[in-house]
Amino acid sequence: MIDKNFLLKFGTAALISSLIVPLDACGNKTKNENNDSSASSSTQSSDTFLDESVSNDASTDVSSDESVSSEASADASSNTPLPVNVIDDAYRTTYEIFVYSFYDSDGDGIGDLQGVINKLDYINDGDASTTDDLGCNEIWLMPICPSTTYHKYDVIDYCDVDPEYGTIDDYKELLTEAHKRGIRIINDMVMNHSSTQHKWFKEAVDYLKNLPEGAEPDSAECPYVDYYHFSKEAQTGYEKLPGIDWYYECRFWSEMPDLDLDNEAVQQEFADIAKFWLELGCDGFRMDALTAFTTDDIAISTDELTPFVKAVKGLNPDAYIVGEAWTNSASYAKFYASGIDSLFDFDYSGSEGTIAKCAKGKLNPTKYVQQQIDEDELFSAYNANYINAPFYTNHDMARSAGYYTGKTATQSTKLAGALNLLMSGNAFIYYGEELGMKGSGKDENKRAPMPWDSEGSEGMTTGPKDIDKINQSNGTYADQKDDPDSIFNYYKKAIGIRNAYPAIARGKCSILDSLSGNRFAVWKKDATSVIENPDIEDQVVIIILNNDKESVEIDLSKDSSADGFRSLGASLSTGADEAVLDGDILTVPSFGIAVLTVSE
Ligand SMILES: [Ca+2]
Ligand SMILES: [Ca+2]
Ligand SMILES: [Ca+2]
Repeated sequence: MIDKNFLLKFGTAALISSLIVPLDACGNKTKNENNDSSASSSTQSSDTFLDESVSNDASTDVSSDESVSSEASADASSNTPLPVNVIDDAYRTTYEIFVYSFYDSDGDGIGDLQGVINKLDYINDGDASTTDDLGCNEIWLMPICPSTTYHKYDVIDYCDVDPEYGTIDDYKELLTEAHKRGIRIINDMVMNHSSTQHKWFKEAVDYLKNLPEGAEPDSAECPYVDYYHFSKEAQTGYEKLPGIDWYYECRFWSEMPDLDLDNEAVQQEFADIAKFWLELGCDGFRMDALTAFTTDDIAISTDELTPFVKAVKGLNPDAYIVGEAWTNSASYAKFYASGIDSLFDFDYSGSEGTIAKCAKGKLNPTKYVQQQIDEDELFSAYNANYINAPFYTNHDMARSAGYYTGKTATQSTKLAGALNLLMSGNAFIYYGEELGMKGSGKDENKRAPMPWDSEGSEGMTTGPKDIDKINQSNGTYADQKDDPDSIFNYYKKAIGIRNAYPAIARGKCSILDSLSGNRFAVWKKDATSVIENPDIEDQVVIIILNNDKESVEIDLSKDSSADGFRSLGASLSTGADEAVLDGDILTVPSFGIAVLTVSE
């Protein structure tokens, strides 16, 4: 992986823009830097920041005034202009898209690949001088291959695009347009099972149907009979084939027969499938259902994953692979032995996960950090080059905004987003979480139409057939985009901070115990062992998180580990008050976050 770094700490977007253009001309494909905080004046010192924050009360009003320079309007809740510093490596910010419910380009109510292309500029326009885009730099496409279902996790053909979504040409166009903007695309790879309508399964079943009474199946006659787990006896997780006395394994659903991933012919099929997509320009894969490869046996499942990882890395060492192993970290960590880059961090996710607890104020934030330190030790033991994959919701989980109730619901919704984005690794955001989307209960509700604007407006999808009526009470994108206090603008700023300080996504954590308390944590992130380019500034940062209902004052002079960190690099706030640094004293508001860098 080649670092294509540039640290631009200039006051005006115009200057940034003028520097970007020649870089583009040199052919650097990645230029997804974001300057989302984007005030126009320079604040290289904490003093300057403080001066500006004095006038901050007025700035919210000013933000709606069009006469203010455009780069100041996107997020006027803080006047911290962030540096621009995106590294083209695997420590990304990834946006998970359920294509079906995202954006419909042709008016049939079903989202499609042209719809994703249409909204790429929402995710990242690749232009640092504009600040109305989210700033993510990778997309995980949920399955796009031909399938019988709306969710498409039962694959009929692994080397094509479902006609509901478009064509291979649309996919190629999506890659081209995404890469132009510095966005990588990873595909969902459903390897545990195919559809019963896949030709492998259909041919195997036809063969078994015609097998003479008492004869044993022979893969020399029909190789596909060994692609699945067929049995003469009923077993746990098996269903009977209609009309004949054979059973087949199908752990998730009768129409999703489990593949035999021990079979080298099956492994070769998936190596060929990976090659097909990588040759089109796909940047990697999200592996579905690892724990079901061989149910209840992670050791064997890991062995079954390893040939695929080797095949992909052999084809493209920079291709990225992240796995879904829905279990606790002590168990899923073992999959790192396969050489896979990342595994989703399930311990932090969901309504009872570490992020939700911390966002509710029910967990000491130092525990949120300590758990990352413990995980680092655990995962490193299996793969020294592992990259964590934090997330907190996905298409199988209730939407995060529904986890929180009462007066602080919106604050907690915002903070949860930041807690995910402050973690090291490749942070995943499920589409619509940045708008505080709602949806829980049946799976369809968790995969609701992206609320761009009012129902029926251009591009709006109708969603899965059996979806319940969901009240998107946090508002649409249209409602939120110009509101400096919206969940959307909070997210944008959080991603901007992650993009501004590469140590946040790459650093090893250490807690500054003497500065931390029951409701606030102070920790260092040191990325010097990860970032290869010595020109990158701020390879070590200090983060302060306060999840109390009151603001907190911290005397930084009490811990020598904080010596020199006297520049307020960023403040992220769920309310009106921002963090303030006055000499050694840092004040962080309730539900607030601050990032300190070394003084300049
Ligand atoms: Ca459509
Ligand atoms: Ca931009
Ligand atoms: Ca299986």
